[in-house]
Amino acid sequence: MKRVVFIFLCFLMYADTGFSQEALIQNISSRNNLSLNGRWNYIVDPYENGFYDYRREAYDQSKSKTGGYYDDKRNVNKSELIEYDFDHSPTLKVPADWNSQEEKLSLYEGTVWYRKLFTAKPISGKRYVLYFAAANYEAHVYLNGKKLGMHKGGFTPFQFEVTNLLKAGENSVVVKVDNTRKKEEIPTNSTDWWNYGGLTRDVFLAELPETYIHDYKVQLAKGNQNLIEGYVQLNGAKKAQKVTVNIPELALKFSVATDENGYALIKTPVKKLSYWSPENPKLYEVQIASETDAVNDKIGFRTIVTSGKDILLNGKSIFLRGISMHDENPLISGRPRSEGDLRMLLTWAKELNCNFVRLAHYPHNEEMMRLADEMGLLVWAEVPVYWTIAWTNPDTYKNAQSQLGDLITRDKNRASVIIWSVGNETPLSDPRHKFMGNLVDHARSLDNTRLVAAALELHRDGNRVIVDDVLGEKLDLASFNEYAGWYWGGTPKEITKYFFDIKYQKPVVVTEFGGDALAGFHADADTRYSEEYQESLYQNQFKILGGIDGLRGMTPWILVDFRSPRRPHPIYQEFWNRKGLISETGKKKKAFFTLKDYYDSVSKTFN
Ligand code: GCB
Repeated sequence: MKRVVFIFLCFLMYADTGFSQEALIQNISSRNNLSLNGRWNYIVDPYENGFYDYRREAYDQSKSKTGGYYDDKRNVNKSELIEYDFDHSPTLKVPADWNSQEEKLSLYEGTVWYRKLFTAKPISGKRYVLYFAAANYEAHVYLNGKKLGMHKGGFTPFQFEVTNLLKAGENSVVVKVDNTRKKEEIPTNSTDWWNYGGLTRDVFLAELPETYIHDYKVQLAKGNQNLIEGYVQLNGAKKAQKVTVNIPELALKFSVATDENGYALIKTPVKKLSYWSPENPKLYEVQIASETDAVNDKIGFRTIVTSGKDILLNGKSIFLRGISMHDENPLISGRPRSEGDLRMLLTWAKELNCNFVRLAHYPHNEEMMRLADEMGLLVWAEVPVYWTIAWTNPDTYKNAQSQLGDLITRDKNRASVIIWSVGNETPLSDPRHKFMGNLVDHARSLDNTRLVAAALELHRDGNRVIVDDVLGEKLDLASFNEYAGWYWGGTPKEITKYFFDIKYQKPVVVTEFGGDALAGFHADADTRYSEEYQESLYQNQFKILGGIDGLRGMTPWILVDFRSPRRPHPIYQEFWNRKGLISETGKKKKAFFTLKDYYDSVSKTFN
C-alpha cells in the first residue's frame, strides 16, 4: 500500500514540477525490445530556433502554432518554407555523447535535436513504452509530432507510454537535448567533470502485456540472512492476480496475491543461501510470473549493516578496498558507449585488488551495476548533489529527490550496491543541512536495506584534521574527502604530522585523496605532476590514514585521468584532471602499484 501511495505521489510530483515522466519499470532492458540505438540525424540549435518562435514563445505550448523541429516535416509542396531537414542532416551515434563524436561539438553546451525513424508493428492488446537510459541534461521528447514529455537529469532513465501514439509502419521520434549548465539544476553549473551532452545511454521501445509487472524488489531483509523481503507491483487493468516467485536453484517457489492496487508484499524464509560477496559473486536466477506477464532477473543475496565502527557484509567485518571513478572511457575521451567500455573500467579496479568502487558523482549506467554484481565489486552509488547547490530552491530539491528516487528504484535489486550517497563536498549551512537531511530520510524511506552516506568536507586546527559536519549524525558512515599533500598541507613528505579527529563513532571510509601526475613525467617526490610526487603522496597518506581508529575503507581519487574544463595547464593537464592512477591512454602510473601493494596487504589482515 505504502508503495502504491508513493508511485501516486511521484506522478503528482512530476506533474507539479514539469517532470512529466512516469514511474520507472524494473529491469525493462530484459523485455521484448526494439533497439533504437544506432545513427540518429541531428541538428545543432544554439538559438533554440526549433523550439521557440521569433517572439520566444515555445511552439509546443500553443496548439495553433507549427514550426517546431519535432514536426519532422518534409518538403512535399515546392513553395512551402521549411528551414530544417532531418533527412539530409548529419548523424550522431547513440548511445554516446556528442562532444566526443564531432570536433565542432567538443565544447558545445546548448540544444541539439535528435531524430530517428523506425518501423513498428504494434500488436493490439500490447502496450508500448519508449525508454531512454539517460540524456544529458534536459530532454523534450516527441513521437510523430506529439509531445510525450520532458525530463531533467543527465544520468537517470526515463520513459513514456506510447501505446496510443505508435503507428504501424514508420514512426518519427525527435528529442531536443539541452546540456546548458544552470545554477539551480542538479548538478549545478560548477563541477569538475566534462559536461558531455546527448543521448548518452541506450534507447529502445519496450513491448509489454496489457497488465504487466511494473516493479519488484527481491532482497534479503535488513540484517537478516534468512528472510527474503520485497514486493511486486503490477500495472494495468487486471490488478488482482496471483504472482509466483521462483528461484529454481534454491528450490524455492511461492505465490502471493496482489491487491486492488496491483501490489503484493513478498516475505519468505530462505535456507542454504550462497551469499553474494566480492569473493563469491553468486547470482540466482529469479523468475517472477503473474497471470499476464513474466520477467526474469539475476539477483544476489547479501546483508550489509554497520555495528559500531564495523561494516558487516553477511555478518562479517569488511574493509572496503575501493577506488573512485567517473562514467567515462578515457580512450575515446567520452562517455562509455558499450558494455566493453564499462568492463574495462571494472577490470582495472580488479587489477588494483579492489573489492569496492565509488561510482562518482552521479548515477552510472544500470549495466555497470549489473557488471559489478557479476564481477564481485561492491558499489557506492551517488547523486550529483555536488558543491554549491541552490539549497533554498524547492524545485531544486524536488529534482534532487527525484534523481535519488530513480537511482534507488533502478538499482535496488543489485547486491553489489551497498551505499546510497546523497552528495559530495557540499558547503555547510542550515538550508544545506535541511536539504541533504531530507535526502537521507528519503533514501531510507525507499530502501532500508542499504547504508546511506555522503562525501563530507573537513576543517583543520593546526595539525588536527577535524570531521564534525552535523550531517554526519544522520549518516551510516563517517566519510570525507581529504587532500593533504595536494590542496593543502605541503609536499607529500610533510603531511605525516596530521592526525584525525572524527566526531562520529562510525566506520570511516575516506572517499577521496590524491594528486595529479602526468604519466611518464619523472622527477623527485617534491615536484608537482611527477609520478614520484603522486607515489609519495599515496605512501604518506597510508601512514596518516592508518592512524584512524575505525578506518574501514577508502576510495582514492581516482582510477583514470578524466576530462575537466577546470584543468587548462598546457604542459601537465590539457583539460585532463591527472589524479588518475592510470593515464588517458591506459598507462599505469607508479601510484597504481603503491595502492595495489597496500590493498594486497590489507586483504591479508581483513580476510
Ligand atoms: C574533489 C571533488 C572531485 C574533484 C577532485 C579534484 O574534492 O570531489 O570531483 O575532481 O576533488 O581533483 O579536485
